[in-house]
Amino acid sequence: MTSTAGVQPQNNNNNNNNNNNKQSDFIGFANLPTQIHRKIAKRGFDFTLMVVGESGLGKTTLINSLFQTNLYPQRHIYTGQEKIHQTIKIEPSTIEIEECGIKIRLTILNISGYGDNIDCTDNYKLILNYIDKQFEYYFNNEISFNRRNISDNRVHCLLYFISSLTRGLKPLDITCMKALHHKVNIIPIIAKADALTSNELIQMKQIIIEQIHKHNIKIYQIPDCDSDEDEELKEKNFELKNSLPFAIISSKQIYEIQRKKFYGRIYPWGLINIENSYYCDFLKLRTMLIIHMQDLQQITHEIHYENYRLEKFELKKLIQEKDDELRRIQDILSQMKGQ
Ligand SMILES: Nc1nc2c(ncn2[C@@H]2O[C@H](COP(=O)(O)OP(=O)(O)O)[C@@H](O)[C@H]2O)c(=O)[nH]1
Ligand SMILES: [Mg+2]
Repeated sequence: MTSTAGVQPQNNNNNNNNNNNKQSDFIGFANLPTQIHRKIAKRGFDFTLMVVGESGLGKTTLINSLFQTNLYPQRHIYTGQEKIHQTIKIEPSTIEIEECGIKIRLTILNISGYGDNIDCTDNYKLILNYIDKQFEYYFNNEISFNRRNISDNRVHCLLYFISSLTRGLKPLDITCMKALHHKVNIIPIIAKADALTSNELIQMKQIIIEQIHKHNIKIYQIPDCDSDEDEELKEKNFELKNSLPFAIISSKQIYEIQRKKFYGRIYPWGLINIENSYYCDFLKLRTMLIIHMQDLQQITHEIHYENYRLEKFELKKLIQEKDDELRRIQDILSQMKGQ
C-alpha cells in the first residue's frame, strides 16, 4: 500500500468518447499476441457488455474506470423512499474505438433500479426480454436479403455484481443468474471487495463457487489457450480461470505517483492502485475481456443464439401442430353438423 503523503488526486474529466490515446491504451490491442491480433483484425467488432447488480454496488464506477471514460457522468443517488418506486431500466451507451486497424463498437448496457424494489422477483424478466429482442432482431436480419451488413447488438457478456456484504449469493442472484445463464455469458463479480479482508475474500469466493455448483448455474467458462500460444499468455489465462468470481475494487479518482497515473482509492491507512492485482482482480477482468472478447462473441453466436433459434423453430413447429389439430377438429365438427 502506498503512503498518501503528498498524493494529489488528478482532474478526472476525461469525458472522451473519441478515439484518443487513453481509451486506446486501455483496450491495448497493440499488446496482444500477434495470433489473436490477426484474428481480430480480419473483421471489426460489435461488442455488447451488460452490467447487472443492485444500486450502489459500483457498476457505473467500474464501467467508467474500465473504459477510462465518463460514460455515465450524472449519477443520482436514490433515497430509500425513491428506490421503492424506482423501476428497472436499461441505459445504453456506445463508444467507438479504433486501434491498429481494429474497429470496435462497444455498447455498454447499464441496468439501474435492479433489486431496489420490495418485490424483485420479476426483475430479470426485463433483462431476459431485452436479450431475446436482440436475438430476434439479429434473426430477422439474418433471413433478410441484406444479411452482409447485420449489426450485431446481441449481448455478448453480462457482468453480474454480487454484494460483498452478504455471505455468498442472495436468492435474487440465484434466480436471476439461473434465468439468464442459457441466454448470455455471465461473469460473476464480487463488488466493493475492499470491504473484505484477504481471508474473507478467499472464503467468499469459495462459498460463491459452491453455490454456483449446487444450484447448477452456468457461468462463462474461460477457455484454455491454444497449445501453440506463448507461455506467458497461458500462465495469465490459468490465473484468470482460478480467480473467478473476480473481486473488484473500482474508483473514479485518478492519482499520480512518480509520473504514473492510476485509478485509486484512498483510505485512512493509505492509497491503493486498483490495477494492483495484490488488492483486487480489476486488471484480471480487463485482461479477460480483451483476450476472450472473440470467444465471448463466438459462444453467444454458436450456443446462446443457436438455442434461441432452436426454441423459435420448436415453438413454430408446436404452433403449426396445434393449428393442424384445430383445423382437423373443425373439419370433423362441420362434417357432423352437415350430417
Ligand atoms: N468502497 C468502495 N466504494 C466504491 C467502489 N466502487 C464504487 N464505490 C462507491 O460506491 C458508490 C456507488 O457507486 P456507483 O458506481 O454509482 O454504483 P451503481 O449504483 O452500482 O452504479 C459511489 O460512492 C462509489 O464511489 C469500491 O470498489 N469500493
Ligand atoms: Mg449506476
